[in-house]
This record gives sequence, structure tokens and C-alpha cells, in this order.
Amino acid sequence: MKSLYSIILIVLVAVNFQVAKAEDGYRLWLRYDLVADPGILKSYNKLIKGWIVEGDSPVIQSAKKELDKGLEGLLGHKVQSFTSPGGNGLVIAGTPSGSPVVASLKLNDKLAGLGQEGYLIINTKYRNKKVIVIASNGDAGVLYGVFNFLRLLQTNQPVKSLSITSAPKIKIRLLNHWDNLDRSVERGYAGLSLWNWETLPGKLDERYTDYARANASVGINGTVLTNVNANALILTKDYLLKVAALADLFRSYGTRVYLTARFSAPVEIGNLKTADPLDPDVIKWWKAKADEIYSYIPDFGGFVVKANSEGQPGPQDYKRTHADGANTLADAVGPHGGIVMWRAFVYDNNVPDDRAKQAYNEFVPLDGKFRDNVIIQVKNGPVDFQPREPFHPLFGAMPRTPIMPELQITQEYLGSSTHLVYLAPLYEECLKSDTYAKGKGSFVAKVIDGSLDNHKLTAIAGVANTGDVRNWTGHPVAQSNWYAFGRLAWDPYLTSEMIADEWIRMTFSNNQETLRTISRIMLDSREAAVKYMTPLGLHHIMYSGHHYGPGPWVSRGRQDWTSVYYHKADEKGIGFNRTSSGSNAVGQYFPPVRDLYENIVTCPENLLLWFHHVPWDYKMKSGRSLWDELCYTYHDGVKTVQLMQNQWESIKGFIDNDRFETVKTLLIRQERDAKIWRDGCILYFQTFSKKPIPADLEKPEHDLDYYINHKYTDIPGIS
Ligand code: GCV
Repeated sequence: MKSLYSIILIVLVAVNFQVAKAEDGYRLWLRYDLVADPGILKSYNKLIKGWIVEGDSPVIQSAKKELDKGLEGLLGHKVQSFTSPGGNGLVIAGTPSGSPVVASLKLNDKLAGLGQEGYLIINTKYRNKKVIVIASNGDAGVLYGVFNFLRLLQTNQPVKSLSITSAPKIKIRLLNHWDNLDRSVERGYAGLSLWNWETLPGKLDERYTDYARANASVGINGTVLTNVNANALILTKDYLLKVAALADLFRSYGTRVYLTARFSAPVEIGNLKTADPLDPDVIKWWKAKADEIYSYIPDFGGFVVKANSEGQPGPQDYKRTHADGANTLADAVGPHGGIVMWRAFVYDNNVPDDRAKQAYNEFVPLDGKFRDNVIIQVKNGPVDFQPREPFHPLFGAMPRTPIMPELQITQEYLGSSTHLVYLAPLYEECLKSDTYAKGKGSFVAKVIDGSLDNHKLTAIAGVANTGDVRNWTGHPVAQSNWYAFGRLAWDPYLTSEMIADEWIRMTFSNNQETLRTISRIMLDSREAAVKYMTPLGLHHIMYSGHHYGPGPWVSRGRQDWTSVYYHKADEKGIGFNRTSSGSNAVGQYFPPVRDLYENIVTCPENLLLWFHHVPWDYKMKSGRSLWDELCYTYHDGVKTVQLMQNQWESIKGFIDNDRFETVKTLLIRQERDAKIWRDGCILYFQTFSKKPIPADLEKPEHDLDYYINHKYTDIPGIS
């Protein structure tokens, strides 16, 4: 018996070593390695004998290439392509208008309502032969269907009786790159910008194609190439020709290009004396600029604009409203089919009101005043991409204006590319929040997919975490945030668990134990980060420059950029009173959300200090005092990171050594820096609470000064 066990063990180890190949992360989740399970591989090889993709458009060419490459890798041999169907086991992909074979299948009824990007994947018969059909009304849908089909194989799903229909719930699904023309990336932690402006338009790096493939594989259909802190030069001819070269390439993957527009461009590059959006010359200039852009890029998507925010120019410089500004640009791109995404991330230190309230105050009175091709881009929460925020009160509050969410994929406030933090739970928390704008069930997801207020223009943006490092995102697991954003943009009703499951299978392994372990780590990681950084509703208490480490003591400079403005710790307690007796930010939410937050008893404890200034002795639901709860929660966060390390260790040998070691090393750093957050914050807040750290908790290794003066030497993006 004992020897039987040994044989089984040897076989298992051998199988695992076979999959544990060298891996640098470049292939992302599109690895297409041979299906490891022999039974599953056999069943796929039995069902898939060849493929036929009819149509000549560049997007269909991309679909062909992907299917060819994917099948060869996954099935372990070149899978024949056919020009006409004959035998069993063909994968047929195309549109009724571009593919006579697909047309003859008479799928029009089934395809109705799926639009140009939706698709179906079914097992059916063609001239009495068993086939798998991937069909769409549009070429992009065929490409998305091909990626979905390959995902089924990558994740080892049965493909014998498929009946899949899928269509995006949100029309425009974008990455926003905060990339500068000198290739630095604002809040980027993965090297330089992907866009090599010096070598464009002549040289088209292979990375551009792989970037487009990765986006298309999750249904991202647009990319904003430049930083919202915009440089007007991008709108000059030389740069536009470079942009056009990228647009030509991305087009073959169904991806449109967008740019950020600097509001003062008419002055900076147009030699006008003003950028007043109602000035006739300015209006003329934007129209001419739009005509020029469309002459190079016929399917240019439009502009994103950050105006009158953090020092950026805007219409208010001329005593005009955000609507005046947005409409002038919208009128310029509108005739060409372009849109304007106007950001609501506006706040001003000179405005005495709570920063969290300012966007709502500014934008709600403008509801209904924007052109039809304007959409308001709103961050998920009212402050700024914090580890946890309540949903932004603008969701649901402007029923006559399309609203799109802006999520952050790059981990500006969540440990950059050093901490393992899977962000899908953060995105999901926002999307599934009930705004009650039209009664129960008015989820943020319904606001943004247009169903709540019947809007046709729908969009979603994610601030990219990509750069030119070999594995694209720095931390190997940060790739999952790019993936998760795309999947949720396609369908905001998916769950974090489902998305993690797919991503892990494609990126690491289909082995059940490995899958369970990595999934557990990922799903717990966001809450862990919240706990060791900003528990119980604390926010904006990071170091002021780099945002990586703690800085609750930051009190100098512009007050809405300090930490003391947000935590308001004093001898009595801690937290920002945003109830009706304080800033009344709660008043911006619809009842009963407003009442829920207003009342300290019903306010969720994970947002308590966001909405309330709470006495140190306040009794929490656990029975502990607020002070003790704060200490325990900080410690829980660090403990979870320690657990994550042990869990990660348990998959050694079950995945490739390269990525195993990279993540292991980063988790050690994450634990070290989570302790810095924990101990720095506890020691600082203790100067107000004057209470002891609970006896059973580990004591800080250093004194407060150490944490205040701490410098990081090994964190990307910080020097
Ligand atoms: C692009 C925060 C970030 C800035 C960013 C800004 C924005 O303030 O720290 O780097 O600027 O948000 O979203 O406009």
C-alpha cells in the first residue's frame, strides 16, 4: 500500500514539474500552453479537428491568427484551417454578412439583439456534421467570441454542448493611460509608457499588438493614450500622425483610440488669446482640430477632459460652466461620431465645503445641460481611489446625463506594484452598491449600463497599470486587475470569484488545489490592505508625495491634501463628521442610504470613520472600544498578509519557479510595509487616544519618529 502511495506521489510531482516551466509573465493570461489534463486534452482533440473563419477584414484576420495560435498551443499541434466545411469537428467563426457558411446556418434570430460586439458560441450541425459555431453580427463580436472560446479551453471547460450568448452591457470600455509624452507614467509602477513616441509612427513594436490582443481578449474596445493632466502637444500634427499609427494597428483588434484634451490648447498650440469655450474663434479652432484629427484617424473615439481640477485649465477660468466647456468640444467631435468624457473629479482648496461634496455640488445643477455626446466620468468614490470609499453620490443623481465610472487599476493608494491586491472586490463593491435613486435595486451598475435612466451612451474607464516592464504590470498578480476591469466592463454583474477563477486558470494553473489557494489569497487581499492601511473608514492618510506608505501625520501645505483634514483625530476621538451635524455629505445620498450613513448605529463599521467622528471609547459591535478595534483591525490586516505568505508557499512546485519566487519576494516586502502602515498609524493615533495597545498584540518595533522619517529604497515609482 505504502509503495502505491509513493508511485502516485511521484506521478503527481512529475505532472506538476511538467507544467512548472520558466515564465516571465509577458504572455499575460493568453499563454495557450498545452492542456495539462490528458483526459480533457483527448476530449478537445476529438471534438476539434480544424477551423474555418471566413471574411477578410483586419479584425477577422486577427480572429484567425488568434484561433490558429490558441488551438495550436492548447491542443499541442497545428490545427488545420479549411476554406470550406466538410467533416466533423470544425470550429466555424464569422458573421452572416462576411461568411457564407455562417449565413447558411440562419442564425439571425439568435443574433438579433446581440449588436456588433455580442456573439454566440454553439454546438450544432452543418450538413449533418458536428461543428462548433462562433457567430456575431460584427467582426469585433467574432474576435471576442474566439477569445471566449479559447478561454473555455484554457479553463478546461467542456465544449460538447455549448450554448453561449454574450453581449457587452456597457458600450464603451476603456483603459485610461496616465502616460506623459516623455514616457513617464503618472502613478505608474511598471516602467515607462508603452507608447514610444520617439520611434512612432515608423516603428510598430510587437508589444502594441500584444497589448491590443490582451484588451480584446476581455472586450476592452478603447484606449485613451495620454494623461488627463494633459499636454496640448499631443494635438499637434506630428503627434497625431504617431497616434494614427497606433490607431491603425489597434483597429484590427476592435480598439479605438481616444486622447485627453488640454483645455487651454487653443492658446498653447493655436496661438489664440483665449480658450473661452464660448468665444467664436475658440469654437472654430476646436472644430478645425477635430476635422484634422478625423482626417488622420477616421474612427477617433473622442476626448477625455480634466478641467478646473488640481491646477488644470478649464471653462471656469473664463467664468463658464463645465457644461459650456464640454459642449464646445462635443460640438467639434460630434459630427464625426466622437464623444467627450468630462471628468467630475473636481475640488478646490479655496472652496470651504468638504472635498467629498464638491463634485456633486458642482455637477448636479448641470444635469440635462450637456450635449448628447457628453458623458460625465466619475470616480468610484467621492474622494480619490482610496482603499475603501462609499460609492460616489453622483451615481443616480444626474438622471438626465449619462454617467460613467472611472476605476483605478494602477495601485496608487493600494501598494503600487509591490502589494498583492486583487481589485475586483473593490470594483464589485461599487458596482453593486444600491443608490436607491429610483427605489430599491438602483444599483450603480444599472446607472452606468444605462438601464436605470434609459441612456444609450454608456461607458466605463479604468486607469491602466501597464508599462514597459517585461510582465507589463510589475507585480505578476497585478495583471489580474487589468483582466478583472475588462471582464467587469463587459459585464458589471460578474463576481470577483468567477473572474479570479478564470484568470488563475489561464495565468497559472487549472490544478484544483493551486486554484483554490491562489483564489483565496486574491479574494482576501483587498480587505487585508484596507485593514493595514485605512481600517474602519479612515482615508487619505498616506504619505503626501508617493502615496505608498502611511502619513497620518501629514498636516502641512494645501489642507485638502493633508491627512489631518480627513482623519480629524483629537483627544476625544477620530473620524470625519459628515452627518447632518457635520459637513452633511450624507445629505447627497438618497434615503435610505442617507439615513443608514447618518446614524452611527446603522452606519457600516467599515465606513464608520468616513462619516462619523467617533469617541475613542465608543463601543463597537465586537464589544471592544473603538481604540482597541482600530488596533486589532490593523493587526488583522498584517496577519492576513502573513497567511497569504504561507498559502503562497504551499503552491511551490505547482507553478513555475520564476513567478513563484517573484511573488514570494514581493509578499515579504508587503508584510514589511504593512507593518510600517500598522505601527506608524497606531503610534500616531495613540498620541491622541492616550490608550495602551491591547496587551496581546505585538508592539511596534520602533518609535513614531522612525515611521515619520522612514524612506523606501526598493519600491518602484518612489525615489
Ligand atoms: C492624474 C489624484 C492623483 C493624481 C491624478 C488625479 C486625477 O489626485 O494623485 O496623480 O492625476 O488624482 O485623477 O486627476
